[in-house]
Amino acid sequence: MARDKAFLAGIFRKGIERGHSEKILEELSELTRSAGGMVAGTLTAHIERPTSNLFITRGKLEEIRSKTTAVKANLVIFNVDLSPVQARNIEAALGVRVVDRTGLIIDIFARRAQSRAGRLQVELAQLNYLLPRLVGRGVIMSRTGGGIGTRGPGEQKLEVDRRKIRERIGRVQKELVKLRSHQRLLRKQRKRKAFSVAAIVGYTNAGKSTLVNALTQSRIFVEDKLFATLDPTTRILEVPGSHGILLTDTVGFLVDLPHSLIEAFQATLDEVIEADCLIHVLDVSNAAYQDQHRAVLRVLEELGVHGKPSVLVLNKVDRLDELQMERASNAFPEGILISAKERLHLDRLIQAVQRMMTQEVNIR
Ligand SMILES: Nc1nc2c(ncn2[C@@H]2O[C@H](COP(=O)(O)OP(=O)(O)OP(=O)(O)O)[C@@H](O)[C@H]2O)c(=O)[nH]1
Ligand SMILES: [Mg+2]
Repeated sequence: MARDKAFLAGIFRKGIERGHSEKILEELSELTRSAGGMVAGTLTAHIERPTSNLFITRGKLEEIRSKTTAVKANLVIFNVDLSPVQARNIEAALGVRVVDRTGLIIDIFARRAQSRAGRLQVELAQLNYLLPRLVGRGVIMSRTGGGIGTRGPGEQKLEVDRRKIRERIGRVQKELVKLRSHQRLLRKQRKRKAFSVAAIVGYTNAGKSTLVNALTQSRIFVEDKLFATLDPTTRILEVPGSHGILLTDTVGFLVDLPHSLIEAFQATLDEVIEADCLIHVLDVSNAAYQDQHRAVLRVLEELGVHGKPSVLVLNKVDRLDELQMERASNAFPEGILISAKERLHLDRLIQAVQRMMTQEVNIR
């Protein structure tokens, strides 16, 4: 199948800072590439408030249509979430597939899911997303036959019959309940063996998997794309004088992570919720690292785990000069500067994790 050629429509409220909208559009490009698409063109528009039937004005829509045609894009990706009605109307006006932000993220997840739990969770998110959007969408979806926004978990074809979708949602939910209780059992067994568990959390692409690999001599898949990791993986970090600490690498977070996705991914997020403590990895070489730090704290809060003991890791310092390094450590004095890739200062991090664990055990 040919690679999707996407036109990106960045729609922002009037008055938003230019630097901010640029960062959001840059991240949308990253997401598009992570979904296997290429960016053929972009447009930025500012609106007072979205309209219920089109989100944007007819004039803007016409501008998107002519630019999309000019660059021969076969789909348009919006940085916002569209209601089913808006998406349908926009698609009819543009004549090409339309994907919104949540649809794009679900699509990346669908490409990444490998474990049984991962696939079921993606399927649940997809079915819930699809159900209200089916009316009138069949034509464009079947005509394109694949590509961003049409992929099922593991490249299965997406079901288009509403009754069957509802039945399937019920079955998937039941299976997930079973899987979660099985996983809970496994975690209890680990606890009985007196292992402490640290969940590695952080923004997507921060270097979480690279860090787990560096600390435990493992080979978890690492890639310079968003959401390289979807399924949780646990490895043992050997530390002198203890049974070792279990490190759980898991899915990364994103700014404005859609709530529906957080809901569908409960089985995965249980790993974070039930960990003894957190290792928060922040990519301080990314221009948006302060925003990313905030976004992660927000998700942790939503999960109800912001009070857990945690260590903040300022990663990718090999990319920084002296001044930038000083800035990062001034911004986060409690943070530990490391490079997971170059294995720089990992000993300091291990000491900090050990300290946190000892305190944690004393509290327990
Ligand atoms: N320069 C530099 N690059 C790094 C460092 N740590 C990770 N990277 C790179 O950053 C990219 C993302 O790394 P991953 O380990 O996959 O990041 P992640 O946080 O697991 O990402 P997701 O699973 O996608 O959420 C890869 O290209 C890594 O090689 C580092 O310390 N320095
Ligand atoms: Mg990863």
